[in-house]
Parts: sequence; C-alpha cells; structure tokens
Amino acid sequence: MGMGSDMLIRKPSDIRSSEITPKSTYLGRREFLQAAGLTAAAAATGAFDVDLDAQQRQKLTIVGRMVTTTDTISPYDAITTYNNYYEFGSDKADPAKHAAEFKPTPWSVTVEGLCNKPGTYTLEDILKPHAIEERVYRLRCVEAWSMVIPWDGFPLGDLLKRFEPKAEAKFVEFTTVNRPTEMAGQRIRFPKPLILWPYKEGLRMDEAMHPLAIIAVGLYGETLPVQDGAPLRLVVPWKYGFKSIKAIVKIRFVDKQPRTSWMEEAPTWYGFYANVNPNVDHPEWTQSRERRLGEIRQRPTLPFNGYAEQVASLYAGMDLRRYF
Ligand SMILES: Nc1nc2c(c(=O)[nH]1)N[C@H]1C(S)=C(S)[C@@H](COP(=O)(O)O)O[C@H]1N2
Ligand SMILES: [Mo]
Repeated sequence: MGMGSDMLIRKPSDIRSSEITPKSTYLGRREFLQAAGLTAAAAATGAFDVDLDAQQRQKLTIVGRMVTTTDTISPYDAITTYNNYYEFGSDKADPAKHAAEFKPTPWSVTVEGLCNKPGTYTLEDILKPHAIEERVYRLRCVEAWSMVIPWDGFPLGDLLKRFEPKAEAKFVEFTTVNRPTEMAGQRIRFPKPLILWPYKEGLRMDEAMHPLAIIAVGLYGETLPVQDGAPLRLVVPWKYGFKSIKAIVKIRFVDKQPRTSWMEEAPTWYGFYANVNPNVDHPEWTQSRERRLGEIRQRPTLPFNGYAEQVASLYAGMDLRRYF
C-alpha cells in the first residue's frame, strides 16, 4: 500500500487515536495460552499488601496470568544480569553490579499536566487498588537481543484513569528518578554525561491505554529487582525495550508529542513510536532478526514484536517508516 499524500503533512498530534482493544478481542488469539481472569475479591481489595522493599525480593500475590508466547521463559539470571539501564552505566552488566547502592523505597510519583487529579502519590497510594497479574511478554531491544519475561504488574491504563486525564491530553510523558548519589552511571561526567538526565519517555494516549501496556512491579512472582526498574517501570511489549522506562517518578499528561531521551541523543536512530518493525532498519544494522538470550541461532523479528493482532489498529493509516 502506498503512502497517501495526506500522510506527508500530518503532524503526530493529528494522528487518529484508535479505540482501545476490548479484552475479549485481544485474548482471542491462539497464542494466548492462559489468561485467568482476576477474581472479583482480589480486584476489589488489591493484591499488593506486601511491605515494599525490592532488595528483599518479597513474594507478590498474583491473581491472574497471561502467557503470550509458546517460547521458553528466560532464566531469572539472564533477566537480572543483562540489562540496559544507563543510570547505572552503559554496560549490560553495570546495573546488577551497582544495584545495591539504590534505595527503591520510600518512593513517590508526581502526576502533572492535563488531568483532574494531579499531585504527589506515594508508592503505596499508587499500588493499593491494583491487583497484580503475571504477564509473560517478549522484550525486544534495538540491539537485536530479546528475552521472554514473566512480569508482574497491572494495566497502565487502569492507573492513568485514576488521575482523570482531560480530553486535551493526547500524550503522556514519563520521567525516571535523577539520583546520582545512588546511581553510578549518573555520576559519569567525562568526557560527557552518558545521556542528558533525567531519562524521559512518552506514549500517545491510546497506546498508554492499551490493555497490553503495563506497569510492572515484579518479576517471577517477586518484587522487581533494582536493575529491572524497581519500584515500578513501564512494559510496552510491542515497542523496543527503550520505551519501557524504569524507576518512574513523574507522569505528565500533555497535548503535544513529548521529547524523549533517545530521540534527544540520536533522533535518526530512535523515533518516538519505536514499534518493533522488521521492515525498518536501524541506520547501522538490520532489525529483521534477533537473538534470544541463551540461544545461538537468530530468529526472525515479528512485526510489533508478535503483538500485531492486538495493536496494529492503533497505527492504521500511519506510515511506519516515517513514524518509526
Ligand atoms: N530509566 C531507564 N529506563 C530504561 C533504560 C534506561 O537506560 N534508563 N533502558 C531501556 C532499554 S534500552 C531496555 S532494552 C529496557 C531493558 O529492561 P530490562 O533491563 O528490565 O530487561 O529498559 C529500558 N528502560
Ligand atoms: Mo534496549
């Protein structure tokens, strides 16, 4: 299909926000092996009743499970020792190495911008009403490695709705904590800072409300390790890993597409949308293949990381080469 001429003059803010996919539709796919619903009781009381301390690896109460792939789940060791988290350094081993310096509790999140319920919310305020589900999702990085991860969390949209975003809110911006005393990578100054802190990411409102986008607070049934984004991080499984921002301290509702950290660092390499797309290569390498951690042979990368059936409609009519 060719690119419509009207496409060329559309600004991101003009792009149609699609309807949220109803749960019944996205669960219809054969690959979703199990998707136990939340029990009414658990949903009413919330399941997050543990004393939060990510470094203690406490057990979470999991009330539902959604498995989105037949592929083998990656080992806990791989998920917690091979990380991208520049706040701790640029090497994949750095986050695990320096994680103990970081204190994920107490924590609070500031909510700002175009919503009726702005304010500063403690971690407990944030988590209390949400029942925790396990979501086994693929994570695919621009560097062409991937993993299958059993995240524990709840839909991002359920959280955002609590702040009552206004109709003018078209995008939502997320910011990571800036805490150089506890984050070794943020202390690096020479020859220059690794990135311009704080780390920022953003989603279009309809992407953020999609039921596959979650706030993760755990891994393998336990509280989230620091290197994976404790105490709370985003997981957006159809986008490259860098969109899944860790250690969130600020959520801001805005009417214009926000700048994001990687767009600031290298705008020709990292677009705002960053949907996993085997047909749009990174300027330096192909994005059509990936290597699952622990495997030798590469496998083909799937459009939208295998979640096309659930999310492709969000981008109907958009030229995904232009909005990469
Ligand atoms: N704050 C922050 N969030 C971040 C990053 C980062 O450097 N800083 N790296 C991103 C990238 S590139 C990836 S691939 C994922 C990795 O998540 P994981 O380490 O839990 O696998 O985190 C993302 N979230
Ligand atoms: Mo990544």
